[in-house]
Amino acid sequence: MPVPTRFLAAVVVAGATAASLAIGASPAAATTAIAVPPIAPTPQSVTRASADVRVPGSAVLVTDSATDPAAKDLLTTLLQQHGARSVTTVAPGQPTGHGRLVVRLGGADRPDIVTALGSLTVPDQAEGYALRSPKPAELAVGGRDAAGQYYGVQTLRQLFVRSGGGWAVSGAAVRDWPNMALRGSIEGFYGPPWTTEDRLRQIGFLSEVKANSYVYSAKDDAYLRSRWRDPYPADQLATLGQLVHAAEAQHVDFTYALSPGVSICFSSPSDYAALTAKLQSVYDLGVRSFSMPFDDISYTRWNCDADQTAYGAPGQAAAGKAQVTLLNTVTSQFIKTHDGARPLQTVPTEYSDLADSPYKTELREHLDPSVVVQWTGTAVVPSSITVAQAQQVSTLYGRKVFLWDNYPVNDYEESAGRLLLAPYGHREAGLSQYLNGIVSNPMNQEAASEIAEFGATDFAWNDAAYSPERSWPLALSRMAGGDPRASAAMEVFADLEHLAPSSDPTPWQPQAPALAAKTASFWQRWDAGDHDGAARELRPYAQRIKDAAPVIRDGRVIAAFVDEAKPWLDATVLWGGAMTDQLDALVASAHGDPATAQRLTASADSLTTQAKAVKTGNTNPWGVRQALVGDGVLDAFTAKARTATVG
Ligand code: 14T
Repeated sequence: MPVPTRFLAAVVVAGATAASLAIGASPAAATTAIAVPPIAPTPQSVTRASADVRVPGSAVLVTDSATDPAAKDLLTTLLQQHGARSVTTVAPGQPTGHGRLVVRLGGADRPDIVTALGSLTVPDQAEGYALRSPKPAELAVGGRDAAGQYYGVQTLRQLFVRSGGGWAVSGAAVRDWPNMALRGSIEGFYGPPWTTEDRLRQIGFLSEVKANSYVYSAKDDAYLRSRWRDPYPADQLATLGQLVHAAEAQHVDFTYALSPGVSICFSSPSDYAALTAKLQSVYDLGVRSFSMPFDDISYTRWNCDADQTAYGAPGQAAAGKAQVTLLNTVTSQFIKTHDGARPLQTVPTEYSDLADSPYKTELREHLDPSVVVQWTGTAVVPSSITVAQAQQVSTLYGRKVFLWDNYPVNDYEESAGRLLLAPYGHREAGLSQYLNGIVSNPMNQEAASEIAEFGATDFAWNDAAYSPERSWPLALSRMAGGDPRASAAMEVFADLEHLAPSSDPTPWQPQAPALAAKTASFWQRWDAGDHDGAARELRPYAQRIKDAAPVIRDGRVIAAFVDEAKPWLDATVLWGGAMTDQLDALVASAHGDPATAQRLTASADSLTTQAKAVKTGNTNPWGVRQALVGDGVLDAFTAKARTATVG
């Protein structure tokens, strides 16, 4: 069976294509010729280096005190899930026994790992790792740091292949590291914040895609903005602690973002005390990463008279001075005095443009160089982000910037009624030269957001190799639990939820491009008189639309996605029915059967009315709206087909 080309895209097979080597080769040679399974995010380097390594009933891990506990736990679970009933641990140099799979896991400098990896050295970059099979029945994973070890195991997770009745690990050699230091998501939208369950699922997802940042900045969480001074009640503090620990256990930094800008008096010692007390309360839970955003506030008025005395008349430069003073003080008095605390992050009030200003000048000239500055692109929801723009903004702020990417967020009016399931795209390769990271601002729907985030984290890891055409099907397949039938249904459904609005008048992702291409080709053939040929081509796809929701609901797709997408899935069944009926009506009419044409048109009309009546839940700031499905494409097709049917 040919290997789908997208699976081969990132794989280097020495000297020949996988297909040509596999044909007529001996079984052993064939094993080494078969492409490595797809790995996401795309590694910096993957080669097929050895035969697959069979997983027997027993495995032994070679670890020492520098082995990352999270990496070791994940590795143990994976081996158990793939047939190793017994997984034991020994120290380097101890006997490993016979007939067992030996897996060496640890730091880059451990002698047995250095020997096992040979010329495949562990990269010097932070979070880097190397992974290979040095000899039959043996694997080695070396990490530059603890996260690197964990990511090596996250790659190993994707290398299990069926082998006879059991499992094997593909004989890949991987050398890998991230291009951007910060990767993940920022819960930064307006509207109902995610639930604790959503956040735990999100953190788990981020760890799977080698992302290390979850920024907690929900706009409508009162304790983060309007009531920023108030200490957390005990139960809320306990819940936060649960999230912080889950994140820590999966190498995700839970970044706590406190936004005092709505009401702070910059020159008030008691406000400063309230601010640091709040930070201290979450530091005590284990938070080590902090942000102090000043987005979406008015910066041309003061909240107290004392600021007028301290910083002068309100205005851009004065606002810049006040914010810089606070950020620098928090950096020197809090961040630098707290063990393990990472550099402070901020969102400047001017976060979505490239114009120099008195405000940006203050930040560029006086903000502590360690402070990480966010930017959304040249608009709040830009239609693209280029290297030239990122270079310009990094000059304006005097440092690399951290992209707050407003995709797939759906809290604004233009996104009303929509799920945004299109691939992440229109971000130029090379951005890693000027960005130190990307966090994606997601939808109010957590699981559905993972499709776009999968692409964003893939891009942040390896922008040079990023391809939406490779990444998107992998994201959909992951959502579908790897099941091919459910993945195909997800591709049909996601095409109908493809429109991504932008701050420009035209969307940056078009609606339903796959369906639009098919209906365009249909009308071309139909208008040329090839009615049967046109219908034969389109009818199966219309049926796939009608059947997509039942397939998505039959147990393979992540349950939270099915739950969140309910209104859109309900509407898809109805739109699919309207499309198939109207298409059949058109064909009946062309075949001189007006009675059937009339009956089917009536059915399509009724289904269309029902489809338009399907409403979203009240989960977004725009409230209850029509759940939009393929709008402008699917409805346009049925309307045109109806006119052609009834004349
Ligand atoms: F801080 C920012 F980087 C940012 O993007 N802020 C908000 C964000 O919370 C929101 O989710 C996003 C998408 O709606 O846009 C920003 O909020 C705005 C920006 C506007 F220009 C809300 C209304 C606006 F008119």
